Amino acid sequence: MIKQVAATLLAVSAILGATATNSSAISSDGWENGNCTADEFCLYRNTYYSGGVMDFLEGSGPYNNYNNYYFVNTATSVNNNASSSANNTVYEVRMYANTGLGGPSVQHRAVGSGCVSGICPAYHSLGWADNVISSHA
Ligand SMILES: [Ca+2]
Ligand SMILES: [Ca+2]
Repeated sequence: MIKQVAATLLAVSAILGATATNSSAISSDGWENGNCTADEFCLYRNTYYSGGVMDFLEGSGPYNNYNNYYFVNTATSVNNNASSSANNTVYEVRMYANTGLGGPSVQHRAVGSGCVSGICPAYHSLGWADNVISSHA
């Protein structure tokens, strides 16, 4: 019985420890909170960075399916509904037309790098990709 209690306490403390580790890893502003800040890749419902936003933390692996994400404080899925985008991270980001990083794609340069040959860190409208993008990495 004592062993069981000890094992349970150990398991609980392991869970709490994992939670503390995760929360310390988030950006200073926090992601998926509707504020597009440093270290975040952001998709907007409308052109010119308006109409609702989803701010993704970058460098935490690919986002394979936008069906799992909504513009913050709305019931609108990010999937096939984004119309502008901004990359505030130090990473190149590529958005894809299909889930699972498939289909035609749009590349973003890293923040502060400017546009080169039509590839930019932000797009006030997504052109052919308007209301099409479904994943990014
Ligand atoms: Ca944020
Ligand atoms: Ca799509």
